Amino acid sequence: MNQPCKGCGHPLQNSDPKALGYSPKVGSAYCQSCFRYKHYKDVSTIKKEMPKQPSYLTSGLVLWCVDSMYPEESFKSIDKSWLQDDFVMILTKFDVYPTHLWHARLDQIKALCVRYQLHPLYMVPFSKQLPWTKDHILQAMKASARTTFSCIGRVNAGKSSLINALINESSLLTSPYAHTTQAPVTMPFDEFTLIDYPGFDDTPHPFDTLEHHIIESVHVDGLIKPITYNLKRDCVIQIEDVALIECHLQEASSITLYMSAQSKSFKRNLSLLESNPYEHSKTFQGSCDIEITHVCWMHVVGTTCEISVHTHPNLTIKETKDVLCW
Ligand SMILES: Nc1nc2c(ncn2[C@@H]2O[C@H](COP(=O)(O)OP(=O)(O)O)[C@@H](O)[C@H]2O)c(=O)[nH]1
Ligand SMILES: [Mg+2]
Repeated sequence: MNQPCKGCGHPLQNSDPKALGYSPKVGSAYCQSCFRYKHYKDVSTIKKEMPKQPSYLTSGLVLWCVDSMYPEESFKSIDKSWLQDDFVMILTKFDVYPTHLWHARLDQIKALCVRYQLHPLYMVPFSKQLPWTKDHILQAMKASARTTFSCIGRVNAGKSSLINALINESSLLTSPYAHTTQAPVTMPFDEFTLIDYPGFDDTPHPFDTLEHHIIESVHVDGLIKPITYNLKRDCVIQIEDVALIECHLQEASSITLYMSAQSKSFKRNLSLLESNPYEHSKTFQGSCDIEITHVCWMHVVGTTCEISVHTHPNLTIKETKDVLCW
């Protein structure tokens, strides 16, 4: 059988340039499209199709990757039969929270375990940015006395990044684009075998439909940076090409945005706003915490204000109580 591409998992072949897994070079580790993304960040070659038959016939112990930024999405979409009897829950991307919030976030995720009646053998926070967190995963793997580990979770949860961190190489392709890993890829690692699976989803990931430049600007790849705007008169705050936050006030208020450090935002005079390209909007009154899922969280302070959030139709806007408990 042909070796799978280390990027997407499709069997490598050098006969049909139009078919998946094509590489002009015999013995290459990556297919042409994964190679182009890995070395030149050529996003046009990254596959965005959902794999036709994602296989979840997992072997060994399951490492279920739960994106700690949006854990409920993972709990809602997991099929309990994939978790087998025992599983380890890896809470990925923990670096996005300041350390003083780690306990609160862990408690929220423990509460989700109780609500969804899921009982992991171990629950381990992990971040590819904090190398010591992988030691805790290695300890859990050793303590489980298994040798094969299947890494599953929603698309973009950070499964391939986790395996790269464990093996200390950037072999597997990772990206902010959904469905980068299309078929299972097996990675030997010391006495262990790690298997990276394509992400499962029962709802489309918003990054399936957003344009590349928006994904590049809003995806979170490191610590989240808060930015506070003091609001003295009606104004609008623009976040990249992805959202407008229209603020109407009767008294001075403030809004703090928590978003990816590379995302840019700026305040504009409301009267200068010529057009609003976003049909999807929601209005909130007074102090509240709001989330544009996968883009940012906002903390609004001020009782006599009205905030209308306008964004892309595929992004969810909702009031949130449990993230911004800082
Ligand atoms: N901040 C942060 N971002 C991460 C972490 N792990 C993965 N990511 C980002 O999340 C996105 C998806 O990662 P990937 O490993 O491809 O996810 P997969 O689809 O589950 O395999 C990429 O943009 C990664 O850089 C992490 O520990 N911290
Ligand atoms: Mg992957």
